Amino acid sequence: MLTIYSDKHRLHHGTELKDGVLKPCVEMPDRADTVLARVRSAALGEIMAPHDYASSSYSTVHSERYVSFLENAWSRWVAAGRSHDALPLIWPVRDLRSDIEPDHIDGKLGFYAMDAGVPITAGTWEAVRTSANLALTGMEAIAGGTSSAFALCRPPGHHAAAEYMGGYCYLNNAAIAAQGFIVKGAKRVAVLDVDYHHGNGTQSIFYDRADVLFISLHGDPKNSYPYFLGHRDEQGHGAGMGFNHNYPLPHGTAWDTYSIALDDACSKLAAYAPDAIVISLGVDTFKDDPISQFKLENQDYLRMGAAIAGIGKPTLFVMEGGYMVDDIGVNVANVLLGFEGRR
Ligand code: SP5
Ligand code: ZN
Repeated sequence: MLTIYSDKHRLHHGTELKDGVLKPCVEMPDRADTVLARVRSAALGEIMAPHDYASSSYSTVHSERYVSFLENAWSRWVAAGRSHDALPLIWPVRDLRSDIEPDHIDGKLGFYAMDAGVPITAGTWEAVRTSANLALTGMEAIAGGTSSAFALCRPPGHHAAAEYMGGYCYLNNAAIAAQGFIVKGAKRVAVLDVDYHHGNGTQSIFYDRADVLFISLHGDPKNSYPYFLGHRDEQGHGAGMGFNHNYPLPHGTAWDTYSIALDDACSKLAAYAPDAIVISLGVDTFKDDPISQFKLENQDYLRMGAAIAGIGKPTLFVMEGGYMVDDIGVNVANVLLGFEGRR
């Protein structure tokens, strides 16, 4: 399988507010390094650098003002006299106004964020845009006839919506790629999100559309981040009604339960007959993940890949979460090897 990778991800590593303490993000550079090392040692195939794309390539799913905010946030933060990571501290919840964008960077950060897990550092924008470019490059390879590809994205993307960042995500790489397929002429595209956390950003972006099916398997939001989206009754809106499916699963879910939901999701994906599938590939479903509560084992990821291959469509894998650094290389490679029918 073709892998698309850039070491520009190393430009981004910040601080998050976690368990009441400011700490280095568990979403760290070692993650991508571990995955790349395993892609190499498993002889998965060619590794290529991403093409460059203009910022306007991201406003297919994000608003222009949000992309512009991301691009300029660090310089605004520095101009306000700060030198440590930029983090939001106030949010326009419920009856506060979200119809007027603040001018001050402190207001903008809250306006464009869902949590305090999205630090902006000097190198963040360059890493973020490169991550989206990896997904776009993989999409173009598949649109050009390659049957599958793996975009080794970092930072991840599935929590980012049209106008907000959150959960280590800034640009929604998977959504940008899915929309890229549509722009290239695909009639139907499906996104399957297997990250432990609900892909709230991707769901939100495509919620009222029938041409992009979104399916997510994740920790039940009653007990898992992002808490405020990902319930079973969210099935789409307007023309998109029936084209959104959530499988919230309880803490402790292991392969026996997980695979039932995955098989059901794969049946829905096959019935939709998409021109291409984008997999939001998080491996934070692993039993030893430090922030998640599922119990998948190393070998289960081979089965996950085989199940996805069974749908039989051109498939773009886009890296999302997974924080047990020692094992994410093995688990990601296992999905890709399982997809290819290798062991
Ligand atoms: C892309 C991705 O996987 N983002 C995940 C963001 C999760 N951020 C907050 C997680 C809080 C989990 N706290 C659980 C503590 C368990 N000891
Ligand atoms: Zn996750």
